[in-house]
Amino acid sequence: MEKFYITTPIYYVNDKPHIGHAYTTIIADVFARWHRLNNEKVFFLTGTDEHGGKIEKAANEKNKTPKELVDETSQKYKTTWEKLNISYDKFIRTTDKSHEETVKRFIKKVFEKGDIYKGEYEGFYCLPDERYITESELVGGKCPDCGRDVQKIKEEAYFFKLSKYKDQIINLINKGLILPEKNANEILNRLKGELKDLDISRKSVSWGIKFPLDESHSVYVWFDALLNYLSALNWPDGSEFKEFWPADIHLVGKEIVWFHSVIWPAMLMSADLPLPKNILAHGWWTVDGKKMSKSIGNVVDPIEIADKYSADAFRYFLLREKPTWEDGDFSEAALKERINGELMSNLSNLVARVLTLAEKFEGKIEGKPEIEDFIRKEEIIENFEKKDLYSALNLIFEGIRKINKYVNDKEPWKLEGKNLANVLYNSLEAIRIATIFLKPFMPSTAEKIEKKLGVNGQLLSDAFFREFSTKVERGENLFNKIN
Ligand code: ME8
Repeated sequence: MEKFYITTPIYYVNDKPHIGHAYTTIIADVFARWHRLNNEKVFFLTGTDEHGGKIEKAANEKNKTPKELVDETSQKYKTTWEKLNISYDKFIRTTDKSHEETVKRFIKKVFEKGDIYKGEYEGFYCLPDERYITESELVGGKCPDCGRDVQKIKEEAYFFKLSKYKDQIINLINKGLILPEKNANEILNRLKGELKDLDISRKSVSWGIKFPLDESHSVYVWFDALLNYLSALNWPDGSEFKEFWPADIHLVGKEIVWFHSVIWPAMLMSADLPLPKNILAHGWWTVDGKKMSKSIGNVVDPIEIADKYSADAFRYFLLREKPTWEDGDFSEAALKERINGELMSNLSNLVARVLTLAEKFEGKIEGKPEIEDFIRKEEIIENFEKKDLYSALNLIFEGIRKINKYVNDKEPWKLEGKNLANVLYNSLEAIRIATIFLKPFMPSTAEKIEKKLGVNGQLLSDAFFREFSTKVERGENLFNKIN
């Protein structure tokens, strides 16, 4: 049995999740469900990044202790994922004792390798992004990534010999580590300049894991955070580590590809560990053209949207509205349009019309397969392999539109006997197969359709025309018009 290990970034807990976080987690969920559908052994990891100056500051501003804030906010993430039907296998928190132990153990290992030394850091720091910035990177004195103010810092620190791994990293990226390619080019360009060693300890941050070689320092939050991907598998002795490492996909937003494709592989190389197969980057959701961000304050709450329109409609919209690697603007008006124009008029109406007619049948509905090619199975599978969920979903809906047209053209409500049975047989089988492919994207809608069709727990291996002999039940509409 093949294995599949997918991770999301672990999210900062300075504030509750917004739809950007929901987007990443939903994409990861679609992949996880897809691989389970294909009968693979899946480990889907998500969680929260709970240390560092940014969290400390947010707690102060909210008049809370960091511990109170991280407990409260990580719970909000869990509640949101439950609402959105996220099927993660593990939720990791960087304040978990076992994670902290892993970080210390890893740092000792890298130190023994000769890759950590003590020095002095002088430069700038962007607190919202939790990243070091050199003088030459500053844009008008501000952070080059987010345009916000930076702090000038000069302090004693421990360094990781990142520069030592530069050639190996370039090689790895050239071999296809980063998807899509445009994100790889960006990183390769950046690597044309000098790659400096990385400051991995902070004297001035107290809310963090104590640096194991010198307890007056804490571990730099990114060095701590990246290790979640190993500690979640109970590295080095855990059976999960043996079974699932290396990661098949580290899914990330495009702004943190650098950390995952340069720093993280270098850390793993230093510890002599196998490297992840792919860093998959996606684009951003914007509101009025600006990246949605907790620190900017222009956020949309995923729970509100799911409560108002259903988790599945929201999941569908996020994956269908824009190619995953592009940016796109979020609006409720566009979401409503997709619900009314596609989920209601196409999917829901199709299922309702066909099942209303099929309900009258008891037992087997006989027919000859004639629309097997409507759901282009091989191409959908190929798109999943290329990690192009957007095109996969488009193909599924193209198939659904074709089934609709078939029903319209055949006018089964005017037919009877064998002719009626044949049209129903074809429509039902095509709907059943479309539903299998819909399962990763819209799990509860797919489950409802399966129930109406009298089947359950279908796998990818069931996606072919066969006998139709279950009793169907029209039941309620899957989606209704939204005004
Ligand atoms: O970066 N559109 O955490 P974070 C799409 N803790 N996706 C978005 C988004 C948007 N507008 N805004 C955020 C961190 N995201 C670190 C990660 S991993 C070892 C440590 C998503 O809370 C996207 O996946 O700032 C992005 O990479 C992630 O949330 C950043 O979350």
